[in-house]
Amino acid sequence: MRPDIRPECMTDYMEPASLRALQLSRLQDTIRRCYDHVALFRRRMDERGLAPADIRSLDDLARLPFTDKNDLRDTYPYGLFAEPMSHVVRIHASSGTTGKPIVVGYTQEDLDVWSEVVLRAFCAAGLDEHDVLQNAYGYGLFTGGLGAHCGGERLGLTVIPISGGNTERQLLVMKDFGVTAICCTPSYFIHLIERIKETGHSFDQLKLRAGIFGAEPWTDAMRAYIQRESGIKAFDIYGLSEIIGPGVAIECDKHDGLHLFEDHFYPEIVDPATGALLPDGTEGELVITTLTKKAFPMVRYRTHDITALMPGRCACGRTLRRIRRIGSRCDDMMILRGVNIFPSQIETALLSVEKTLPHYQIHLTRKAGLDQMDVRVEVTKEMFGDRVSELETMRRRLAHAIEHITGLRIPVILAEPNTIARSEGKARRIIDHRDEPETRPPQPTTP
Ligand code: DLL
Repeated sequence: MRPDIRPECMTDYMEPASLRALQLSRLQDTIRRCYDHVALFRRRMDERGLAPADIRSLDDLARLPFTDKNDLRDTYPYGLFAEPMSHVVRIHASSGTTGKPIVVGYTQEDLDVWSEVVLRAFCAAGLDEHDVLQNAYGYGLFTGGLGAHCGGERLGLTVIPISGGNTERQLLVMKDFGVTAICCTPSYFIHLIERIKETGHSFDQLKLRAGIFGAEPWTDAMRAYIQRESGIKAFDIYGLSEIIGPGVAIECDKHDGLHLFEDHFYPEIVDPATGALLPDGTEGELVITTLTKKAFPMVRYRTHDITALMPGRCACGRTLRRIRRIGSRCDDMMILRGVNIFPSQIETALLSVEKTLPHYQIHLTRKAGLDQMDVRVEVTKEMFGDRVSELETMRRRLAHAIEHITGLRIPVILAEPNTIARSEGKARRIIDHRDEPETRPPQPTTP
């Protein structure tokens, strides 16, 4: 046993064979409980002629039916709970894309597991009891705030439950309370960086050294921007309400993929179109089965998030498998002139050109039955002070960078600083006008 590893984190280093055995027994237990307590699951198993006893190996998981967001909607609000409400001590919900929210529940045991995985995530990011954590994820029905809060307290961090928004107060707290680490969405942190500079402050005056960013996709280019502008180390944390909240996976200090807490969440990668299992290293949709959740177990949940299971072991020594950073969701894919485009490609292209700011939006419209796209991006104040010809050169360089990555010529509109809406939580990158009758979005002021 390594004395430098906290007892809660020992599983991160477990021998793979022992981990697989643990996963199997937990999987069998989960399937049994779902079969006994969740009507929809039992019906689907029966339809396939499957009984819990048929799950004899981890490979047998692939015989089980998937669960997806529609199942959660159809059984709204509590139809997939596997425990009586008297055992459920907390509810969270995520807004979902349409209509009713996705509702998730936790027993006390579930909350303990959640705190444990967040604790392990924060440890992997190098935090310890000497850290002061500004928790700027939203508190409330969103899982970010309370998830990070409870895990942080469990690790012994000094947690400041500031929640999202109120940027001026965030800056005051960051400076006066000796904050060393922050949790928020990467897009909100970029807004904080901007405000710190605008108010004449600098990161040298702060103790901040680490950021745990997630809840939305962000690229390596965005990480490079954050680290360069703020001097802190930026870690990617992943999670989703349906599985537990934040703390499903996190980067360690090698920043080479996210370690997934496999003793609680079993990952598979499938072809998003056919559902067929894909081998390690191949990109596809992440499917997760919870192994220990009591109130709201999920079997083969289709996350819609695109990633790959990374082969090989991480240099940090953890044996937990890693997923590649989530670049996008299947449902974020845009098809333009027959080419698949993801917002992450646009982000990478934009940030590869100097003097752009990481504030951008992708507008989708429809003209004569054909989908059109344009990209708006803010450029620096200095840039707007420059001659029109230089702005035109800049616009061309950006369009060229996008063409280089996507293969498509997409119109780029340069916007002045602070003209694209800032978000306190998840950024809205795609603005879809295609349902509006033959529209062009309003044009921002450009030279
Ligand atoms: O966003 C949980 C969370 C809170 C994760 C705080 C990390 C930090 P939901 O609101 O249910 O839960 O949204 C889940 O957000 O399926 C992904 O599409 C996306 N997402 C979350 N983390 C990342 C990330 C929380 N690190 C959905 N990279 C997921 C890319 C992410 N996408």
